[in-house]
Amino acid sequence: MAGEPQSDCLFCKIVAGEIPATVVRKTERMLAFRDIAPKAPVHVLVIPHVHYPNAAELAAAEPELAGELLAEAGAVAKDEGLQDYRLIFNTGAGAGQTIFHAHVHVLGGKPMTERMV
Ligand code: DGP
Repeated sequence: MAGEPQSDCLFCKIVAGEIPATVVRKTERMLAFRDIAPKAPVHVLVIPHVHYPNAAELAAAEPELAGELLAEAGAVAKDEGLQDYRLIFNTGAGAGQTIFHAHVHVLGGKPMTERMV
């Protein structure tokens, strides 16, 4: 069922505390932890506790929770002392998504001026 924990999902296991992570923020519905392979001095992943395969599906099913994900990303940036930062939602394997549990990357702490769009 949509939103239910998936036994084969790495991020569901992190939410459940079955796999360790360096957690920077935890709320009733969100978890933020450092990326295992950081691409910037600050590289934090923000995820909802509930499982959706990507952020678009989360937003379609639970728009309020998707808004909370964005607000939480902003809170992480503030906590990390970032004024300028980049939020990335890789969606689909062809776009580089490797973990199919909705998440947003919060990247900063270095000039992030290279552009794709
Ligand atoms: P994406 O490629 O957008 O699906 O991002 C998934 C990210 O998850 C990727 O940057 C690496 C990170 N990652 C993968 N496995 C682990 C893990 O076990 N722990 C943590 N903290 N991050 C992980």
